[in-house]
Amino acid sequence: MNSTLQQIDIEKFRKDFPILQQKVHGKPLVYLDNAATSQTPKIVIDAIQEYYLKYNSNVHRGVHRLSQLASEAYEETREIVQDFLNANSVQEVIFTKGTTDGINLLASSIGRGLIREGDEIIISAMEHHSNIVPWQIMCEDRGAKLRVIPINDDGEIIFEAFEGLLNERTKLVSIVHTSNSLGTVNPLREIIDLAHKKGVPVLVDGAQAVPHTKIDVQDLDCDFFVFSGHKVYGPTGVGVLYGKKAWLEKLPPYQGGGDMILNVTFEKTKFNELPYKFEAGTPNIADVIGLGVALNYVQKIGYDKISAWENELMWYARNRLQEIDGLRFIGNAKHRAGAISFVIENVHPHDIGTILDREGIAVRTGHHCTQPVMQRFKVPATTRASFAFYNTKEEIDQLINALHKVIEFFA
Ligand code: 7TS
Repeated sequence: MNSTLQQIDIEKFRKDFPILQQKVHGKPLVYLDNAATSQTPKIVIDAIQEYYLKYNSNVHRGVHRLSQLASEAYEETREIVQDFLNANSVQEVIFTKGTTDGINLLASSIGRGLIREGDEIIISAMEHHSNIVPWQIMCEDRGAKLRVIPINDDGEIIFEAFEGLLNERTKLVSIVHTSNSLGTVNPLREIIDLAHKKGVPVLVDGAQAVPHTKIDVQDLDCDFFVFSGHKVYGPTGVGVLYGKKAWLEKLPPYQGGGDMILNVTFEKTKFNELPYKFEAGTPNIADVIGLGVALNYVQKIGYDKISAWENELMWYARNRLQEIDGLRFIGNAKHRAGAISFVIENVHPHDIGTILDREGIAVRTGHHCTQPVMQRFKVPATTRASFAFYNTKEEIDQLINALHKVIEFFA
């Protein structure tokens, strides 16, 4: 068996994604904006449609047939996620709207449950805004302090600085697994080990990790892990918060409402058991079901093959991009995945993005919701190409050809 994907596999898999077959501005679509949102295979779309066509109804409530079918399918995804992350129990799997929602849930709950004036939260300088702003809001609320691990010129965290920041006031470390703007993969094992030695729990932002690499939360030993469905071939508006049961039991609920209670009187409410304690209101049932199908889809292809192929693509792209006059990479971490960010001398990323679009090539340009990263590297924005297993070397060649056109245009 081959350890990576072959051309023939990729041609086959691309047929699973109807959206990839189209032309944009008369050119075949080259989709290299997977870090923003990956594309969705037809089986996921079909599963969502089937729910609305055949058994649309609310979960955990009705004794009627449709509600039972909906509840079963919804809870089946929880089992799929448990297996996908290797969580210890389905009680550790909470459905959210996505990564941002998961982090806000925790920031609010940890804030109310654990944080006192003078406490500290540690994040890194490469975080997405959704792993910065919720902590800022919570810290301001509780009189706590946000501490930031600096990064070096290659876009890697400075580990010694992290060691220096950890102290008896530290209540949580919240750190990204794989950076969306630099492509850096963080040394999580070391970070988590060190934090645990000081008794500090760790939240991992896995938004850019789950599309590319196998995650085992027990092996990582992280205390919390969040990701979004739409970056791993699933639907938008759905995601997962994993938490160790002992932590989730200790924390107060986030939102109040239906499904998260056992008993309500005007005097006192008794909250539901895990995971329902954190799932107030009617959830995004159709998309949770779609997420389960998406996770099964990637697992069937296999992370060993996906990671190997994407790694090959990424280094192929890095090598070829060096041909472009005046191109400079932002982020040179040795251990990397997913995304490549670059700037080209005297050409604004927005202009690059616009010209690439005319060639049918979708990349993202801007600050990628990591403005502190842009400040660190003293650039207003970058152009970012990000890869999925369905991308090909021919598509990277098309990107390079189009970038040559950009250079000619601005010469
Ligand atoms: N964390 C990381 C590392 C991300 O890359 C993103 C989204 C988020 C959190 C937020 O995820 P959401 O699903 O809740 O929005 N990143 C990007 C991106 O790079 N381009 O568009 C969205």
